[in-house]
Amino acid sequence: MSIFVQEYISSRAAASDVGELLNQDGVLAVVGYTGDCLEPAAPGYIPSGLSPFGQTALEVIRYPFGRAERGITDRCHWNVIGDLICAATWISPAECLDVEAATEQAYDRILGVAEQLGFAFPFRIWNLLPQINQGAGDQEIYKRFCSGRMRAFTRHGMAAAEYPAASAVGHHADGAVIYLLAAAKPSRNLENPLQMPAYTYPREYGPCSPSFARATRIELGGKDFLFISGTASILGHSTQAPDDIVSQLEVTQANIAQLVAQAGGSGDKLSALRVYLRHPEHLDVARALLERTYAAGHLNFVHADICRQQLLVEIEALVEL
Ligand code: 3EB
Repeated sequence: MSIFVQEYISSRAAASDVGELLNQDGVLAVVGYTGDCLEPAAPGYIPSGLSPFGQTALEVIRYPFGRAERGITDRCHWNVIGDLICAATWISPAECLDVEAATEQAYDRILGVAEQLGFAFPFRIWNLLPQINQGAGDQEIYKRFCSGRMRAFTRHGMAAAEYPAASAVGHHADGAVIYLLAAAKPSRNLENPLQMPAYTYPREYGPCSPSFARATRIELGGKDFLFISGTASILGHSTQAPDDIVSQLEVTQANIAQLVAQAGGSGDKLSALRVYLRHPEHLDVARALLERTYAAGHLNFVHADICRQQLLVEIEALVEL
């Protein structure tokens, strides 16, 4: 049995299912794909703002080492099982009007709370933002988000070599959520030789480079895992094949394969493949192409904007090594 699992669940009666899941041993948190991104009253459930193309309504993060302890501290919802925390904090629609300051404050909260609880080392972060491509030039939401994130990381003493794996995409809901997995000990970072490290991207991509690693490697429950960041059709720092979904999927898959190979992993151990597609009309071609390589049951297609306007797809994954 796998130790760490991100499992997709199809469901229409999401609300009662969530309560039942959160009462089970080994359920760390449940991520919702219901198109809303509002802070719930109780910890454990993380509505992401994302909406799926298929039947997936929930993603269960399982870590089978007992019952989760949960709480809310400084607007951060936290869930702990043993040596692993999953924490989430929401940014309200009103706060999103100043996304740079709101991101910095949200990161301050979530890094602070994780650290207070004994989990000073985030190794995987998801950033789900509204209207990610809105705003011209340096005013674009994504670029302002990057500035706020970097300021918080710097204040928390995080060096570039310690950045977590991440995804940063745009959903179509109001409000934002940042959620993370963190450990009590450092993970190991991987960069992809086919891609420039994102934290060294040149100035044309914004005043502050994106602060994330291409992948992080960490031991959980006695096994090694590789958490692969949202990966796109970028070589060096340049977007490849701006208008061509098939080429973008191929470049993205090659980037993922490179990371898996570097970690000594095997392609058939890939799971939790979340595929962010900008355009619904690309779903059929993306599914057909990706199912040639990846197991259909591990693929979850969601509708989202990617952080560069010319990117049509971004894919993240988990590998048990
Ligand atoms: C890229 O490779 C594509 O800002 O956290 C992918 C994953 C991307 C994470 C982030 C951005 C982020 O630059 C975009």
